[in-house]
Amino acid sequence: MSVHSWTSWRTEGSRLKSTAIACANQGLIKYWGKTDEALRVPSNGSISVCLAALTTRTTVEFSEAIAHDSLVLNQRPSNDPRVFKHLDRIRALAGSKMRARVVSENGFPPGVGFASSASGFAALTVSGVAAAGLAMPLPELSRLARLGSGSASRSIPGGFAELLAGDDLHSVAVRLAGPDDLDFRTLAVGVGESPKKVGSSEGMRITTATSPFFATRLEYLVGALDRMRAALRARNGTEVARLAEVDTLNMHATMLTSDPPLVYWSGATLDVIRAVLALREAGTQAYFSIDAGENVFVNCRQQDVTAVRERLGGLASVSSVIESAPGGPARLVEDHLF
Ligand code: 2P0
Repeated sequence: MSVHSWTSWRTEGSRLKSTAIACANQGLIKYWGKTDEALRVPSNGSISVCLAALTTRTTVEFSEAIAHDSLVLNQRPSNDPRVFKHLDRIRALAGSKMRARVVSENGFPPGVGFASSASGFAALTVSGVAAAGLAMPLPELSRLARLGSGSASRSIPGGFAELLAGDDLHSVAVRLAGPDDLDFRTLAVGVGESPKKVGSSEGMRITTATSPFFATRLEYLVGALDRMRAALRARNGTEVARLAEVDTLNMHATMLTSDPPLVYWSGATLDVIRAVLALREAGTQAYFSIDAGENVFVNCRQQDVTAVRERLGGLASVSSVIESAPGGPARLVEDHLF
């Protein structure tokens, strides 16, 4: 699949407009650390699952009539420099100087605490590349998304995907399994909506520079990635969920032992962890997974979703529970033609 085969069209004169939708994703073997910050080259390979229920829809319009780049994010003007820098990358590839209008909407309720740079930069990459009329094979598209935000590269192929470690050119995301290949459901459990105090890029910098456990994590990851790939090949959703929980605690151990410490969990996070452990003691195979924040993903089989949801919904500290199936690749919106 390449953008070449997708629809990109001129509306009038030299104006080009395109819309794309991309899913957020949950790290299963987590990305935390870079070998090259400017190019966002990750220190380790990472594996994720796209979340069909958490999407971003982005429209990019290039026009000679537009004087300045602009961004409207969830109906509010925004000046996020990372977005404008990403437009510069796309313009450089297209040899274009046209400014752009970007409109981006998250397809999930505001304030649930799962706003994601992964879905945002994946949708921006696909819509921007198409609007610029560029032909780009999937690995290049995923590399470009990675330059915007590392985790965004994994939202390009969708399903269960691995962002390979390596140098700039080889660190691209590849699909390991399709969204329907495993019995796997995620409950995105919201416990807070306050923005995290230390963003991922800064947090990674602190951990790689200071945690005595970081080198140990890199050694452990060789086997952890192998085990996760094997579980995906075996289509064993419960083992995938279990391994994601193991990796969650491993990654958070490096965060907690950073200097200054990175404590992303709140008391409510621990409430959810304890509820998941209690579910398991009672025989329900549910596993937690936490990225860089206080909210929690709980992964389980489809047949256990109701029991897990009931248990978590009963916690006073839980403000929202969104159920998600694995999601597909970032895609252009075909009905955008006008
Ligand atoms: C992951 N995270 O694998 C891990 C788990 C956070 C913890 O991918 O600096 O926001 O923009 O490349 O893309 C966070 O990654 O970081 C992330 P940048 P990004 O899902």
